[in-house]
Amino acid sequence: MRLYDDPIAPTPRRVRMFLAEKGMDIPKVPIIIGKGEHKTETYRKLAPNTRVPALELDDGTVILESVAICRYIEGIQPEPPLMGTTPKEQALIEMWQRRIEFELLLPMASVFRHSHPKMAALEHQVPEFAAAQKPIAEQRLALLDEDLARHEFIAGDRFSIADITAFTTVEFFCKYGGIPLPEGLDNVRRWRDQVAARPSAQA
Ligand SMILES: N[C@@H](CCC(=O)N[C@@H](CS)C(=O)NCC(=O)O)C(=O)O
Repeated sequence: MRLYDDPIAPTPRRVRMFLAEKGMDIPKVPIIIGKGEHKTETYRKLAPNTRVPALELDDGTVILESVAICRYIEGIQPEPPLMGTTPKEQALIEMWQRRIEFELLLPMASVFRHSHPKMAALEHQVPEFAAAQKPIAEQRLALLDEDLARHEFIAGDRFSIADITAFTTVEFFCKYGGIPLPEGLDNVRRWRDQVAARPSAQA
């Protein structure tokens, strides 16, 4: 099994953190987006979406999409559970995971993709779209602060894949995406520092 991985991009980091939480270390094949390595014919054959990450199993099966990769890892290494164990817990974690992806990651990534000079080669940039998405991203960060006033982690009192998705999103796009974490938001800061202190955050 091996992971096709870019060391800087936020989505492959989600899988690396997930693996680290599981205590797993698997071979990695670097695919450097900045060098266009995800657009080569060889990689396109493996991952027709030309995105990272991709997980290649020993039988040649390729799993794309970070959450599908994490689902596979959760299946082969259930401990510690990061996607819930009871039907209720699984549903709530999936709800938060999807809400974070659609409500937070998407607007933040849109600002980055449509405004950052480094993304000009990969995206037909529409600066007006970036400008329109920025307040949406900021509003969602404020809502995240309210969510995190009610529970320690994103999906409740247990660390889950939803924290990994939210953390890698906030870390990358607040630092490099043109959306600095707004003043206040003490609950987001508390949670971010708490997740950053986990050994898996080094992955
Ligand atoms: N929904 C996909 C998103 C994968 C994705 O967009 N990865 C980015 C890096 S964070 C990428 O490969 N970008 C290359 C490009 O935009 O051409 C997943 O969760 O795996």
